[in-house]
Formats: sequence, structure tokens, C-alpha cells
Amino acid sequence: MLKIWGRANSINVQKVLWVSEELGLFFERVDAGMQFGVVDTPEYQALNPNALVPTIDDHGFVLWESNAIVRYLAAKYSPHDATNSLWPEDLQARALADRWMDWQQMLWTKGLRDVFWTLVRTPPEQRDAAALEAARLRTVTLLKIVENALLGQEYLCGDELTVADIPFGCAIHRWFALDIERPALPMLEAYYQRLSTRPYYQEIVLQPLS
Ligand SMILES: N[C@@H](CCC(=O)N[C@@H](CS)C(=O)NCC(=O)O)C(=O)O
Repeated sequence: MLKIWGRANSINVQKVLWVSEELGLFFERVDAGMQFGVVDTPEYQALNPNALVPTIDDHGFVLWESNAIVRYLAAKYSPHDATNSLWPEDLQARALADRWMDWQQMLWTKGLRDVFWTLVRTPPEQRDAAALEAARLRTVTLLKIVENALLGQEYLCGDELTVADIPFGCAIHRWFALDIERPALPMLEAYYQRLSTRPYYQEIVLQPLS
């Protein structure tokens, strides 16, 4: 059976849990990271030398890096027929999905992480207001790109959920749940509402921030 290590409030773990549910996989999740420890043990570090979550073991195949895991699971377990939207079979369609996943990891995550850590995990007296505002503005600038991309389509790569939406979908919940000023971005808001109607998104991602 697929085994997934990682605490359920980690955004990177949520990506793996959500895609696994969308793919209909049976899995066992082991709490790890932060208050659960585990990542400090030699046994865990033999699997993931970064001492971070998530890590998976899929019938003996061990993998870390959340976006790589999402790609691997979708490539392996999507039905590869017309019922599959998660893993585009067309090379160019898949490249576009890949692009959004890399964009999420390389560009979008940084600003969001700074805002999240400041407001959720840093005591008020230790917060850097100027850095917080700079990070918030960075998120807004990048989200205007998404707002444009969503014009006339329901998800990042068209009208169906693909792997592109998994990392960004996990992240956008945080942005909407944070106590920050947000400009009107109607396409993005509709996208978030659309994701919020999906049962596995509700179950795994739509959690109070902690
Ligand atoms: N690039 C890695 C980042 C992994 C990462 O930073 N994980 C965080 C949780 S989101 C972590 O393990 N933090 C330490 C901990 O939870 O103990 C990935 O996407 O998997």
C-alpha cells in the first residue's frame, strides 16, 4: 500500500493527500514533522535526507519533493483514458501543467510562505510589518497572472482539474484564509469557490490555518 509521511496541516503534504484521493488511491498516512518529530530520526532521514515532509513509499519506491510526488502518482495511477483529466496525455498540455507546478514552487510559494509564517506562526511582537507588506504585495502581483490565465476557463489548464491545480489549489486556500488585504480578483475567487465544492479539497485543504 502507498505510505505517506507528513502532518496533515503541511501544504506540501496536502498536495500529496489531495492528489491521492482524486486518484482513488488507498494509502496510509503517518504523522511526521513539527510536533510529531519522526523527521529527525535516522530511519526517516534514510528515506528523505532533507528531514522534511512529505515522503512516500509506493510499494518499495521511495520519493520526496511534493510536486515530483504529485507528478509521479498522477502519471502512474491516472486511468490514461478519456475519463482522466489530472495527467494530460498530450505533451504540450502536460508541459503547461508542469509550468504552473514549477511556477507555484519557484515564484508563488515564497511570498505566500512569508505572509503565512508571519501571521500564523510568529508572535505579534516579533512580526516585521514592512517585510509582511512586501510579501503580501508580491503575492498580489503574481496572482494577477493567474487572474488573467483563468479568463474563460475553470481551472489553470482548461475546464478540468489537472495536476497544475493541485499545488496552487493548496496554496490559494491559505491566501484566502489569511487575515490580509486582498484586491478584487473575480476569476480567482470563482476558481477558489469551484475548488471548494470538491469533496476531497474540502476534506484535506479547507482546514483552519495552523
Ligand atoms: N520542496 C519540498 C519542501 C518540503 C517542506 O518544506 N516541508 C515542510 C512542511 S510544508 C517541512 O517538512 N517542515 C518541517 C517540519 O514539518 O518538521 C517539497 O515540496 O516537498
